[in-house]
Amino acid sequence: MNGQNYTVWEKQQQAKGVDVAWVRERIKAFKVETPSWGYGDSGTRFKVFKQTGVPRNLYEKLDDAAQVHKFTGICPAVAIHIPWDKTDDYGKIIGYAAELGLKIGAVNPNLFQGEEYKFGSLCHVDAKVRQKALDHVLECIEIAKTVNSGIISLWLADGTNYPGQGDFRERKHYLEQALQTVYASLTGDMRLLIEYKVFEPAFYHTDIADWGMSFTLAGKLGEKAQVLVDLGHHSPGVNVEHIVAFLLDEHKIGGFHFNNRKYADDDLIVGTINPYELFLIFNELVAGELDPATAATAAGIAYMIDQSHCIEPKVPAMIRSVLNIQTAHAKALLVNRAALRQARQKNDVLAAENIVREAFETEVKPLLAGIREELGLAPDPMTAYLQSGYEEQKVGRGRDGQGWE
Ligand code: AOS
Ligand code: ZN
Ligand code: ZN
Ligand code: ZN
Repeated sequence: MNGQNYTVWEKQQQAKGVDVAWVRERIKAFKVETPSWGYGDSGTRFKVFKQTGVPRNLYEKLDDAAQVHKFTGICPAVAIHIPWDKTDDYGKIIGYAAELGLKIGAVNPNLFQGEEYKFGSLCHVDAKVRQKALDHVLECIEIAKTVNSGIISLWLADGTNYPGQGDFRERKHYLEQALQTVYASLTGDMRLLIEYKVFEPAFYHTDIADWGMSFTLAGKLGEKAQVLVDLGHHSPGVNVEHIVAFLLDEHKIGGFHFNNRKYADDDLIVGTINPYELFLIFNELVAGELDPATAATAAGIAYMIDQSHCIEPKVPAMIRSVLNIQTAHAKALLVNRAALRQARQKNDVLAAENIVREAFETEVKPLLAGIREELGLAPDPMTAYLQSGYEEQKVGRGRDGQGWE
């Protein structure tokens, strides 16, 4: 769409009651964090397909993350995973990240790969294992302080496979006890985000199985503990946008792990399978931002991607993910909230549904392209990245081996 067509588009939006200047400002302010583990090799439990040119260490992962930021302009932070990204010099990491225009985002403890975690970590029946898991989370909090990160994203693989295997309530008590210690170690405005997941790797029960459990645990801890919503962690059919609105209203939503799934958690590219759901989630978030009662909580939400691309080239897959999120957000900003309110008050079901869907159906590519150009970016980040030659160059940067583990 050329400039003239954009002017027509803008006029149409204004005629619909959309404040385009405000929309542009909100789009410019929106940021999303990418995960270090999304740049490295990953696979399914059946096979890790190694890709050539994948980063071998955190520095190289930051190099790749910097490309995503360079072309999209909205990904200045990178989440890290300990021990995968463990290093003996975090000062050097912060410095290197800063040179690339990046900072370190959420710190993710790993409570699922140790041999001793076969039967659980913070919920394990053996106090020694629980202590080891707790020490690891505390270590991650110290690392977060060192890298100036304000967020610990806690996901437990804890659960059981068979009835009778574990004592649900006893495990819950162990968890609550450990979380008290974790919470007491947070300083300043650090936050603990508690993730839930309906199943996997355990299949009979998961110790933190749904948002209600995360919410309860976070509520007992206090204000610095909030819920982390991973889009892949619900049963099919669950109304995620409703959960988001509910948590927002309770000031208990702290962050997102964006991804997509068809059946279970499989960390596919966000917005590929159900873009309307992603849009509806943003619709609730934008409504929450506009409501003075929830604006502060909405402003504090950490938007993070949690994806592991097994069959796609990693940097382009991440760029696609970021663009899908940005698109959903932009469309949600176009919902005419005054008209929607009126329709709701009249119980005009069809009008209300139409107002929301029409925003989703609105083409936002020219709007986003124009904003990017204003910010000195290429209007089409994916094409620009693919033409930049980085995909080919990174193999030549010594990254000719097959993956890292
Ligand atoms: C696992 O299913 C969760 O989504 C975790 O948030 C995340 O994938 C993990 O911590 C990264 O390894
Ligand atoms: Zn996650
Ligand atoms: Zn997951
Ligand atoms: Zn994940």
